[in-house]
Amino acid sequence: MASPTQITASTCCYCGVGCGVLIEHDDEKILGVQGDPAHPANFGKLCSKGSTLHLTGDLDARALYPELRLGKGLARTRSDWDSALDHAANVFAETIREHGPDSVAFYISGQLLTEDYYAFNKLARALVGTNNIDSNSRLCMSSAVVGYKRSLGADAPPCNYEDIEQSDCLLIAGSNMAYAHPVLFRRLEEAKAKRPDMQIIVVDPRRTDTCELADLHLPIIPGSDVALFHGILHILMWEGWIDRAYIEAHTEGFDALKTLVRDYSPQMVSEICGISQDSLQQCARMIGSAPSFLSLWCMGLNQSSSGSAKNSALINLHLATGQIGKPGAGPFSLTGQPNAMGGRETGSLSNLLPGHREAGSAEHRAEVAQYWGVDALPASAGLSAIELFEAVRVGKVKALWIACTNPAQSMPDQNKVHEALAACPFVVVQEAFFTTETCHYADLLLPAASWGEKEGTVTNSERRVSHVRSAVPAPAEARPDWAITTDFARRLEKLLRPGLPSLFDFDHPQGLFEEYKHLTAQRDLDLSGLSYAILDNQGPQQWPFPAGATQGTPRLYGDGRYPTANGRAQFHADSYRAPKEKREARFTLTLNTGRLRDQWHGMSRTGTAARLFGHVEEAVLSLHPEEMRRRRLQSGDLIKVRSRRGSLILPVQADDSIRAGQAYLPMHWGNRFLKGLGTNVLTQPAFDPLSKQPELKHAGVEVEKVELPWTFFALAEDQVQTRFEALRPLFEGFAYANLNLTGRERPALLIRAACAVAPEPELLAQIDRLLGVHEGPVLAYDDPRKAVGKRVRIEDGRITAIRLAGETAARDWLKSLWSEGQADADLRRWLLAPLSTPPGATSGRKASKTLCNCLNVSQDAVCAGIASGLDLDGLKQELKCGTSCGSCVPEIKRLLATAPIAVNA
Ligand SMILES: Nc1nc2c(c(=O)[nH]1)N[C@H]1C(S)=C(S)[C@@H](COP(=O)(O)OP(=O)(O)OC[C@H]3O[C@@H](n4cnc5c(=O)[nH]c(N)nc54)[C@H](O)[C@@H]3O)O[C@H]1N2
Ligand SMILES: Nc1nc2c(c(=O)[nH]1)N[C@H]1C(S)=C(S)[C@@H](COP(=O)(O)OP(=O)(O)OC[C@H]3O[C@@H](n4cnc5c(=O)[nH]c(N)nc54)[C@H](O)[C@@H]3O)O[C@H]1N2
Ligand code: SF4
Ligand SMILES: [Mo]
Repeated sequence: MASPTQITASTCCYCGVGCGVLIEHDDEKILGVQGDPAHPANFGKLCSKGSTLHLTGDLDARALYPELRLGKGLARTRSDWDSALDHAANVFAETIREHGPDSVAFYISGQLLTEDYYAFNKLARALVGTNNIDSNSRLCMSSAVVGYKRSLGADAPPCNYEDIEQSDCLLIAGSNMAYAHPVLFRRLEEAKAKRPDMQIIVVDPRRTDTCELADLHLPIIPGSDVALFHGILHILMWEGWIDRAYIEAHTEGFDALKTLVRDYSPQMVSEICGISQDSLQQCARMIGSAPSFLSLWCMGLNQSSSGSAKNSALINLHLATGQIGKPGAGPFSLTGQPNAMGGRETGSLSNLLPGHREAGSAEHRAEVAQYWGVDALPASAGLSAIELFEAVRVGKVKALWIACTNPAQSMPDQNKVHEALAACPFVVVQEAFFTTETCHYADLLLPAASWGEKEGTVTNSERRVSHVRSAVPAPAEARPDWAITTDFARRLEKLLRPGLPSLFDFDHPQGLFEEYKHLTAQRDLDLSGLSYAILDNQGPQQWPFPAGATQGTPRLYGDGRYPTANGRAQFHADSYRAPKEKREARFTLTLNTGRLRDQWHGMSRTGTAARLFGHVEEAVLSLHPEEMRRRRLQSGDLIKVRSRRGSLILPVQADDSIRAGQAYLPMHWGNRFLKGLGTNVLTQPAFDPLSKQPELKHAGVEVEKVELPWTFFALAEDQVQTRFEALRPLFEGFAYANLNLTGRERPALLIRAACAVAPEPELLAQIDRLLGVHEGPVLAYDDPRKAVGKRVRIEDGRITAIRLAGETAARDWLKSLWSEGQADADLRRWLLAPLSTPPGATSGRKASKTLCNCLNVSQDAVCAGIASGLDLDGLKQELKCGTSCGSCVPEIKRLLATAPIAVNA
């Protein structure tokens, strides 16, 4: 029998803030989650994603058993761990024997734990003998890695979270912290409320929620950051706001940079960046006159064909002003994934080795080979993510192991990625959810334990290592990643190095951590003094934490000495280069992509919690109102957006938070939720020459209206995951189809679709059966001549399913009746009449989005409150919105800042 509620302290599995969570469970099931008051990243706070973790992970979506496909074209069938891993070991060994070690590859993830990472690295480099091991961090942090290494000598963010709170001037560039690092943003909000003098500058082409805290927002032309940073330095030099003594004592290369930035006059920079000279001057003055200056950045800088140059140009500003190594100062790259840092530490990019070493260095290879007790590590360069999938596509890589990432959704140029996965002779996918786009291509699917079910360590953005603890056992036959990897490795080594002692003799993640940590000794990240016991007794710790240390290191470079050959930091003088895809007649818009507040990447986990769709319900492309007018588009119209690589059909909306010439699409919708391979069918694989990070934020696109007169709408409660899986393939023939979840207490599947002509009646009948509107308590009106039909299932006086075909004018009205639990006489009258337009004055009015997900407060309710004269505190008191996680507060502030909105407009 399950025991009463237990509490296990662990961490949130989403972003790089690395919040501590207290998991409530009964040893079998996770029942709830709270912020851990003792964790130094969040002190008890959680955001809208962290606080709903217990509502995610529907077992109907989890991978539960190993599944094997015995031949291309066949379906996968259930297997067992022994047969599955033996089979994988045989295929890998044969491929390596026949085609060499570089014919296999591993593609892993910043969401793995440090121990998982370490196991994979040892497997690839020591046992297989290939450097073909790369991770999704290539799409995420690799430009920051290059920036830190070449400017400061080591891949180490020098600051900590308290520095953010203490700083006098913050530059937030290409980071939408309000959505992507919410708890850190809460800490910043509180700090600014206490010290309103603190100056905040946001550099982002869009006016994001993060801008709610900004004293100055610079909506630069996408990709122009290098010019901006050089322009700021130009003014700092001109005004004498640089620290010559610091430059003299601790840096190198300033003269070349000085020569370069002389050309970046305020006039030229204001033209390149599309901002006024005044705001540029103001920005430089804020930085130059601040007692302490700190910068935060994320994907707006990294995901760029000049990502390394952007990183170094920003670090230049800190070196030139001596704003590093002291409280409230320094260049602070925010990491995206919970353990992106751990990946960098353990060497999980093809060009790295464990302990911040280089795969290209013979000396580093020899050190690691000796520690592992193997003759040598491979010298040939490994493939980075984009190169790797291209090598798969052209048949050079013949066996691919993918763990904890969903490249068939998240990589750019999806047509090529899907081609590669379809062509690859053997694809292994180690996944927690079987529903992902990549699982579709798995010849072997290995079910992985996930959040709350596995143990190990992670490092957050401020170099802080936390002990991740498991609360409950993994469901069915799912196993922790380290265990899957080492079990496979032991089988493979029997084939590749028979008779030799095992390199993978681990029966607990702690053994992996203990072995790994010594590889960091005497290196910049030295964490050889850490252990699970220290983390348990003293709490999470920041590296370096060398042997014998009693506490971690909150800040680096206080003495001005850098881990470079001569101890000096290095200025870099890279010229500004425009993004790869220039605007031209066929593609007049630049497509920007990024995150939503309540969704996580490909939505395998967040997409199982219906309420997380309350804030944004469907995939929509945003365009500036002027671009809408130019194309005669109305919000809600279906459009085709196309780039040089592919196209997508979805609705459009007017959005004045972006500028004319730009378009914005969230990154989250892939082929599972949205027909047509998702957002990344449009994005480009062009990458930065040093970091090889692709330019995911600036694709040239064009938009045109499409006429798809036959529309479809459906909503169905119960068994949403099972219905989703069964229904999704039936929409392949539709030009547009978007499947999402909706609701709160009663989650439902929500489908919108459209095509040029009505589909075959048999297809519609099949869809009806899966929606449960084919029989039973269903009211139906069909007009076969017009191919129009409406069906509503009513149980216990409540709507439980809706299906409109051919024409969907009543969809918003019906959906609101459903959500209010009504099925009144109006509904019955409407159902039995040929008319499709809904009755009543409120007809067709779309329910407004849920602003506050914790307390379920809609935007309409907030607007009504504002119209009745409430301010932020009043709204919090009356409606309770923004009083729990606080993620909605920036948006409420924005509504308050605009003129009162009439509620029943
Ligand atoms: N809710 C949520 N949070 C997350 C994640 C998630 O999926 N959902 N993912 C996590 C991960 S892995 C990551 S990497 C982080 C990402 O965190 P962020 O980087 O903060 O998020 P993005 O929305 O990808 O992009 C940030 C901003 O860059 C801007 N931008 C685009 N082009 C440019 C440019 O040329 N210059 C400048 N200065 N800005 C530009 C975009 O308009 C966008 O607002 O979020 C983490 N946190
Ligand atoms: N257009 C566009 N594309 C982007 C970006 C963008 O801004 N714009 N951002 C890029 C960035 S920064 C990133 S980080 C990537 C993220 O891209 P992905 O790595 O593809 O994102 P996720 O959907 O988080 O994939 C993680 C997978 O691991 C699975 N999983 C969860 N827990 C576990 C576990 O414990 N073990 C195992 N084995 N599996 C588990 C999840 O179900 C999920 O499918 O996307 C990139 N792609
Ligand atoms: S800020 Fe939110 S998503 Fe990030 S770690 Fe904390 S609770 Fe998780
Ligand atoms: Mo990321």
